[in-house]
Amino acid sequence: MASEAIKVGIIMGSKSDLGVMQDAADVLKELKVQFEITVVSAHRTPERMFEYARTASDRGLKVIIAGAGGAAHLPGMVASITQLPVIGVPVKSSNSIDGWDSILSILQMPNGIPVATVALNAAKNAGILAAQILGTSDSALSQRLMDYKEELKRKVEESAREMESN
Ligand code: RP5
Repeated sequence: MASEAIKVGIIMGSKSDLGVMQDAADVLKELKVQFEITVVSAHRTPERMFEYARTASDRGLKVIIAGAGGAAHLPGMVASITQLPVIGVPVKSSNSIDGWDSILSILQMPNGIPVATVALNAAKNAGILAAQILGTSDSALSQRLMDYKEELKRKVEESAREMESN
């Protein structure tokens, strides 16, 4: 059986972001969404960033998840080069003062070049959002997402019952 095409690209500004960004990879694996994952630095490898973003759509990617910390220009710059939706993950990195620098660098994009920014270190939500975008044209994936959320609901109800019975 031919393996399914890779639809999500996960990129991060540094290997040091992997501790956070792995959560996106893990949830995509759980939802059976094919992805690629690599390091692309806006500041240290600008040509690589440009090439990655320029070729992403032709390579079959449908969504890009980009994580960076501090002066976090990667998600916004990638969004300026590709028409694919870009989900930005602000990372609280070693060069981040308190996380706000990463958040605001990714969030405050000018009109016309949006980046869908998730919460600080929230790579898991970035993975889920990427799957939801793909799920709009993939009914099997959409069903897996509904099952995933049903399980979240079940766990909350279970903890409520446990707490109430003590
Ligand atoms: C950012 O600088 C990276 O995305 C990372 O969050 C941060 C620190 O990078 P390293 O100095 O650990 O490589 O560009």
